[in-house]
Amino acid sequence: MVQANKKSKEPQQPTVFDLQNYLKQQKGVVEQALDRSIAIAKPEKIYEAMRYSLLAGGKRLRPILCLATCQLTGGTVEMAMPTACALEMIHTMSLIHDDLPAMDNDDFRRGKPTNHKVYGDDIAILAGDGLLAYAFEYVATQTKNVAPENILRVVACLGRTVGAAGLVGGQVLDLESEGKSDITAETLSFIHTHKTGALLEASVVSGAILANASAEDIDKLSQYAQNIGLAFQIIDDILDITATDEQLGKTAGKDLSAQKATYPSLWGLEKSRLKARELVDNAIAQVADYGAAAEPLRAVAKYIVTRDR
Ligand code: GRG
Repeated sequence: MVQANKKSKEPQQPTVFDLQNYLKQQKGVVEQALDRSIAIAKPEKIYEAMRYSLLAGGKRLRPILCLATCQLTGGTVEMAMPTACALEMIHTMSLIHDDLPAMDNDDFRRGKPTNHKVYGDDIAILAGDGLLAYAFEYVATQTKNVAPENILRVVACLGRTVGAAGLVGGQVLDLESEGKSDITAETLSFIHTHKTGALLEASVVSGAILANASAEDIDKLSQYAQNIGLAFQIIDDILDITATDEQLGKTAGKDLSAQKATYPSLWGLEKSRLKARELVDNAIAQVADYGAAAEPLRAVAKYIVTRDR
């Protein structure tokens, strides 16, 4: 009788997805690509200001999501990297403008003085504009091995996401709502689906478009993204109350001092946490059909509600 291999009799342990390691590794890959994406040219000051904020750290969640959905739907990291960098350029420019005295007036971001504190308001506005324009140029000129019509779809998706139908619209309503005590759940949801959710959704969807994913896949991934987008903002509101300046890399407690309506102000901390967990469960349910291949997306969704920064 053949002696059975002792090893094969051992029960198979399900592989546990190592989220911390995955995030660290993907962040490293993205940061190398970002560093290569913008070289210093003349006039040096504007390139330095753009690089200052772009390379200041951050979680790099938007590029990580874009790379993950591109791979999930059959594409490669190389196909998605220019768009992943563009998403981070757009996100960074929105932070630079959001921090300006005319908007949220913040002195710290990502643990460093804000762009306008270092370079002045004028250069900070232009650094944001420079990053925004370059994001589109970068997708258009650097995307390789993707059908031109899919590159065009990504450019259109990004344009809609940053404009009045997305970030800009959300920011306007946010500014108009400051100091008002009668903000409804509908208004709050409008602000956040536009200001925060739209770019997270574009990150998830653009990765799938680049991989030429089916309409059905794109629809499921959009649903996933909408759920994590809202959960992300709820946790952001909670952290503004519960976390320290050091944890956040910016001034905590700003929502209260600026009299902003937030989910905790509307529902309280406990209900807000519960709602964020429900949204993450919904997001995870949307990617159930992909099996183990969607483990990065499931893990990122869980991270969104457990993060402390
Ligand atoms: C887009 C043309 C254009 C203008 C900008 C200022 C503005 C209009 C919109 C504000 C957008 C904004 C700042 C939304 C907040 C999103 C948010 C929750 C940011 C924090 O994201 P994290 O936690 O940050 O991912 P890190 O630093 O980790 O990247």
